[in-house]
Amino acid sequence: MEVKNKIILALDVPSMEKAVELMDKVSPYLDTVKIGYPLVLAEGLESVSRVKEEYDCKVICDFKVADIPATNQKIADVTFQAGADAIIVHGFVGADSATSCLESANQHGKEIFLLTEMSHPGASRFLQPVSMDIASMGVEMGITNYVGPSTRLDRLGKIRQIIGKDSFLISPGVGVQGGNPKDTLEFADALIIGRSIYLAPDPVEILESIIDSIEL
Ligand code: O7M
Repeated sequence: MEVKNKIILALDVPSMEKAVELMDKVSPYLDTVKIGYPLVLAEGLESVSRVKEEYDCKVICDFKVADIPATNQKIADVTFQAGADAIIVHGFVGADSATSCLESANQHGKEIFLLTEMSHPGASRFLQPVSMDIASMGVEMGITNYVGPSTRLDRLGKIRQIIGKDSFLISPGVGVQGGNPKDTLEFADALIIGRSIYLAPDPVEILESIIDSIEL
């Protein structure tokens, strides 16, 4: 996946009205948006197609899918039918569960991202002990898109080693969670950024400054 300016906007706003207000300002700088539960639970899956149509961008649906294979497949199917270009899937539930999402993606000509380790402090207890194994499982399954944390660059570097240089790795956790954009891009192909942009008094100004900082 190509990502303009290496930034994926996490559109975690509570309404379409807020989404439109923000996208009207920042869309010239972006071509990829991540939409998750905050917007979809508030406004429905149509928010995915509306954002795609109105802003001509790719949408990655962050549903962190983590169920049995049969249910995962239904979730992935309905997400792709709504127009999503990709869906984010948890790895810890196992290869069969992730495979059902991958099969759905292949049928629809879409993509999945496998979530390895998460960026928040609590991930260290349950997810960290298995996250490298999750990345290895993804490689065995032929998955080429991954999510890993910008808040632990040593771990992000290990994930990159496991998935190889040709896999596509996107990384949340810069800004409010403490990660540094430029340092993260030593290992990741693109950053997922939410609050630093949508809570800023001037989202365009902050976006321009992040883009400048990663181009230096
Ligand atoms: O920049 P923020 O911290 O406001 O937002 C980060 C976004 O990335 C937000 O949508 C989180 O739900 C998401 N995210 C993480 O912050 N940490 C993770 O480990 C994983 C994700 C994510 O996108 O998972 C796919």
